[in-house]
Amino acid sequence: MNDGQQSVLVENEGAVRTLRMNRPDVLNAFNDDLLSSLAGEVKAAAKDDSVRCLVIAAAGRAFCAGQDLDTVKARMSDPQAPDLGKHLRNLYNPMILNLRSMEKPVIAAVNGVAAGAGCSLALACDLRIVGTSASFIEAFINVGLVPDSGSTFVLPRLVGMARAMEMAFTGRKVAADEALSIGLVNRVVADDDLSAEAMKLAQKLANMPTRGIGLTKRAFNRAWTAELDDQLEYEAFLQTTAGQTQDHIEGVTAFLEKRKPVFTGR
Ligand code: LHQ
Repeated sequence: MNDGQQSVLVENEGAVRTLRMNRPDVLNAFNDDLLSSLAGEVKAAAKDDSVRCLVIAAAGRAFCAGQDLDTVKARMSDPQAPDLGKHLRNLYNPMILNLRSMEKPVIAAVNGVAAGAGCSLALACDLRIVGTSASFIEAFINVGLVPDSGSTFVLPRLVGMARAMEMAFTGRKVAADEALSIGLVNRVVADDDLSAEAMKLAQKLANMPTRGIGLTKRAFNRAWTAELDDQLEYEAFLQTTAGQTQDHIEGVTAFLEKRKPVFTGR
């Protein structure tokens, strides 16, 4: 448990749901409670049609310091504890897959440090809007581990293999301005403006044709491992679906009637 505090705070504003990690004293390091709560809330948000955009955020001065190393130390002396691979398969991997596969936009609002699996969590989101205090550390190597929770998959696709390897081999801190310049994040804003700017973006997305955004996400996900001819066919397949949505009809009609469209995500 988390000293009686909820480890994840769930906030709803219109069709935007924010999941705020809440173990600020340890920079939101993942113990089992935080991790299983967050994974559960991610799954619930994926299934909930009233949620049209998800924001992952954090309480306190940091985003997330990765796996709680106190619990790792405790596991070392417990022969019954699952090994690290099992721990990943049980809790981290399903959460990462849900973030990547949910057909709605997911924004990471990153303040302060995102380290280890906390960095992977930010990378698994679709967009990253960050405060000037944000930094990213592939900290795994600093404790003799390999990047996990999707970092070896997503990081080189965002920043290129050479930069990804350098970050993973050295475990050095990449600050917000560098993260922006290498394509690791979408936008840097003043720390004080982070919540408001993330919400502004989230509300904008939540009021767009979110079914279309979901299908677009599916297409980009598949493109990471596809051949061009297959991908062209997949785009055609998805376009048939998008072409049958109410939002498609609304978008075309509103354009021709010279008015603002009202999208419903259907
Ligand atoms: C922490 C942590 C932490 C506990 C800060 N745990 N307390 C691994 C294994 C299993 C399966 C799944 O996958 C993984 C993946 C991983 O995530 S491995 C990587 C684990 N994370 C790290 O190695 C990062 C460790 N933390 C740090 O290097 C620093 O704390 C950073 C650079 C994140 C922040 O540095 P500072 O801003 O100087 O803060 P601090 O070090 O003073 O931390 C503040 C407090 O938070 C402190 O507690 P205290 O009681 O002294 O105030 C830290 O002990 C605690 N904390 N990270 N991961």
